[in-house]
Parts: sequence; C-alpha cells; structure tokens
Amino acid sequence: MKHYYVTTPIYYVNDAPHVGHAYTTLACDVLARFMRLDGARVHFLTGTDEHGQKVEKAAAAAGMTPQAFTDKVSQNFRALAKALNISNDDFIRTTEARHIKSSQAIWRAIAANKSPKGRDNIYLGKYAGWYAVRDEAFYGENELVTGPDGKKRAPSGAEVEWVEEPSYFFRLSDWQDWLIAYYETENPGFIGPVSRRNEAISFVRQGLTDLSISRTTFKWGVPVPDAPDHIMYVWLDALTNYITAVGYPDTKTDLFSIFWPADLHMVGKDIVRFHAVYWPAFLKAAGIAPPQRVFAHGWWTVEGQKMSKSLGNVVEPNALIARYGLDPVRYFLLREVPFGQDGDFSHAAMVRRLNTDLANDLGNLAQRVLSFVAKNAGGAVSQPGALTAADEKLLGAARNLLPAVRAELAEQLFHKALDALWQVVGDANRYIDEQAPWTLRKTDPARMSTVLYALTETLRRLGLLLQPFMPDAMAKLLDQLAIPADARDFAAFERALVAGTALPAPQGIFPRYVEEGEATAGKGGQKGR
Ligand code: ME8
Repeated sequence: MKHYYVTTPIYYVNDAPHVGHAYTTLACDVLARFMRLDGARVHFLTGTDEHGQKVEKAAAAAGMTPQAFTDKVSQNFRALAKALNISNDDFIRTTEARHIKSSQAIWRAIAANKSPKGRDNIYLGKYAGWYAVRDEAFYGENELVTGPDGKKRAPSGAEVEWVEEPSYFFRLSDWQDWLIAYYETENPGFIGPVSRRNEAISFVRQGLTDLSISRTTFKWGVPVPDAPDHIMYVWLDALTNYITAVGYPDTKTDLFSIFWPADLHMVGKDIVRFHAVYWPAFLKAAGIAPPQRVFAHGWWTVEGQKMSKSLGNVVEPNALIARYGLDPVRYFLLREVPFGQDGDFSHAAMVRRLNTDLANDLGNLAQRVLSFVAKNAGGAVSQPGALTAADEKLLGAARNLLPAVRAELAEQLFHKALDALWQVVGDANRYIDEQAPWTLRKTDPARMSTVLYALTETLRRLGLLLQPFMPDAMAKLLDQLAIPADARDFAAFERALVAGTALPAPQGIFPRYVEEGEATAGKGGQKGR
C-alpha cells in the first residue's frame, strides 16, 4: 500500500492563529485528502511549538505559568484546525511527555555518533553572539542590518540581543559537504520551489558555523540529558516533533517504519534554513534518514500591507469563514497565488474568485445541468447513445484530469491543479452552449440524453477531484449526482454514472457574494457584513 506522511510547521502558541497559519495547514490538508482518496495510507500531523524564550515571555506577560499558558493557547490552534475542516491524524504539543522523551533521545543519539570528520557531534562551549527572540534564531554579525533607529535587526526585521552563556554546540560545520551532496546528488528534489533550493544551497556553500543547541539563561525547555543546567535550543526540540509523532525513539513501531522518512514538510519561506539545513544534519547525525522533501511557500500580505498586530490588519480565519464560507476560503487561498510565491489577500480578489470561479463557472454549470435534468429528463441519469467527437473530447478531458492533478500535486502546484480542473469547467460550459440541450429537447431527444450524460459524467469527475479542496461543497455536488459513499475515491474514478439512477432535487452549491447594500441582496446571495 502507498503511504504518505505530511506535516505542517508546529506553530508558536504566543500568536493568535491567522490566515498565514491557515494557509500552510490547508495546503497540507488538501494533499492529505488527495492522497487518501488516491489509495494511500496517510499520516497528517500538525501541532504547537510551546517551549523557548518567546513563549516564556508571552506567558509572563499574560501573568501565567508557561504550562498553564500553553495549555490554554494551544487550544486556539486545535480550534483553527476544526474550523478549517482539517483532516489531521494527530496534533502534537512539544510539552507532551512523548515529545520530551523523543527530544532527549535524539540528543543522545547525536552525541553518541561522530561527525563526518570523526569528531564529537556535540561539544560544550560558550555562545557569544546575536539572538533574535522573535525568530528564536542565532544570527552572524554579517547577517544583521541596522535600522534608521540605530537598532540592529535580523534579516526578518526581528530585534536582536547580545547573548553570552555556556552552551552546547552541534558541529554543523562538519556536515557541510554531506548537505551539499544530499541536495545536489542524493535527493535533488529535497527542497521546493527551486528559488528556495538555490537559497539554501548558497547559504550552505558560504560556510556553516557550529550551532548553539542549548541555553542556560532561562528554564522553559526540554532539559539536556545529563546536564540539568541546560535546556535544549527550541528549534532542535521543535523539529524533533516530526519524528516524535511517529513513535521515536521507538523506531520498531509500525508508525515509524511505515511513515519515516516523511514525504513532505510543508513550511513558509521564513523557516527554510531550519528545515532544509539544520534538520537533515541533526537527523543524519543521529543516524536517522532525512525527510524526502521540504516545500517552502510564500508570504501573504493583506490589502498590500504586511500583516501585523500593530497595523491591526491581521486576518483572522474565523472571520473569513463567517464572511465568505469555508470552502470558498479554502479554494481562494490555494487558487489565487501560484504556490511558492508571495500573495496578497484582498476582499475584492476574494469576492472575484467566489463569484466568478465558484458561483458562475462551477456552481452555475452544476445548477444548469442538474436543474435541466430534473425538469426535462425525468430527474435521473440519462441514457447515452453513440458519442460524437465533441462528447468524446469533453469526456476525455475530464478523464485526463486525474493524472494531471496527481502530477501537479506531487509537486505541490495547487494553482496548476485547480487551473487544469477549471479548464474542464470552461470546456463543459462551452459544450452546453454549443450542444444546446434545450433545443435538442424538441428536435432530437435521444441526442439530448447523450449530451446530458456527458455533462453529468463530467460533473462527477470534477466533483471527485475537487473533494480535497472543498470537501463540504463537493459532498453536496456528489450527493446531487447520487454517488454512493463507496464510489467517491479515485479507485471509482472510472466507475461511470449508471443511466436511470434517480437524482435528488438540485440545490445551489455556491451562493454569490453580495456586498451589503447592493440592490440584489437577499436573492439567495451570501450577504456581506
Ligand atoms: O516558525 N504568510 O512558528 P510560527 C504565509 N514554531 N504563511 C505564514 C504567514 C504569512 N503571512 N505567517 C505565518 C514557527 N505563516 C516555528 C515552527 S516547525 C518545527 C517550528 C506560516 O508560529 C508559515 O507556514 O512562527 C510559517 O512558516 C509559519 O506560519 C510560522 O509559524
């Protein structure tokens, strides 16, 4: 049986979930759903990153202990997953006992092995350098920029502070050649998209310095084994979540042997270095296989501006869902921006996608076909006669969608997969106009039956393939086509509709979004707030 392990980053609990977090999680959900429908055994992981200085500070600001604080705010991310209809198999918190055990085990494994140059992978030293709490990252002097206020900042814009403390180091510098060989020879598809791959390779080529992997000036973290004054650097702890969730350190379990190495770590472009450089080196040093692939997507701005608490423009997913509906939001986020590039969220763009792609193109196609069948074809699947070239062309295009979508999603190209699907939506809309079943009803009822058959069969294929993107809306469409529950996976892609099957009364799937105060409001449209 095929298997597929996909992960989201684990989110820092100090932040309220926003559209950026929703985006990454949704992208993974589409892949997980697609792979399940395509017959794979899937493990889909998300969760929260709860240790480190940033979370400790946020807890203090809230007047709570870090544990009580994280218990409370990690619920916001669970709630987000539920609100987005996310099909995750597990939700991990780094404060769980299973994870503390796993983090200490990977530390021990790294320490027990030698680097490629035969030296200890972990050694005790003293860190003296820059640290950005917001990024939970160490930066070299050469990476910093000085702002107009005279303050030194990380490339991400985060403020940095000078840190001096005893620390254990990971001998990252000895892993440079191995990493380059991994990217270039062993696993050329490791990092996507290509722009991020190039960025990671050039970072490694510039020369790696050893990485501080423990802290001693605060307490909120996983204790370093046999060194109680040290806690593990939060990124070593955080990255380890991906193996904790499949049973590490018990590598004999089914979960670990089936699902590790992970097929895909989906991340934003801000955390490529951690996933594409540090993580494979940590794993290799611990004697564990590195993941198959890391894909780093782009960044969302809102109405042309950076999303930030101080600007007060943070887009909250529940508000989006309440305003536009869940499936339109899911569709929009993965359709609007070529996956991998930055994008801008705007109300106008959201409404355009909802009203054009969903209500007009797909919703209207389904509505036209199904209400015509209800009124003029006895409310049942029509009997096809001999197929013309036009019928074959439409049916062939719909049939080819499965391999096309499969290929695009194998490279995380959601926008291309949706584009291929909408080509066929467009073909079907043109076909109905050209074939004009409303005329055939009077002149050639047998031909009308064939045309309706081709259209309903095309809707069935579109409905099946769009389930991962819009599970609720497509369940409604497949209900209206009377597709039984056991014929909704891709094994049933070739199981054509059976003529004579009674179809339930059609209902609209995507109401138009109508701006508040527009004259047509109230005609079944989704009303703006
Ligand atoms: O970095 N546009 O957690 P985090 C697109 N805990 N995606 C965005 C976004 C935006 N404007 N803002 C956030 C961490 N994201 C670590 C991860 S993993 C072992 C540890 C998404 O809460 C994007 O996926 O800061 C980004 O990588 C992630 O949220 C950062 O989440």
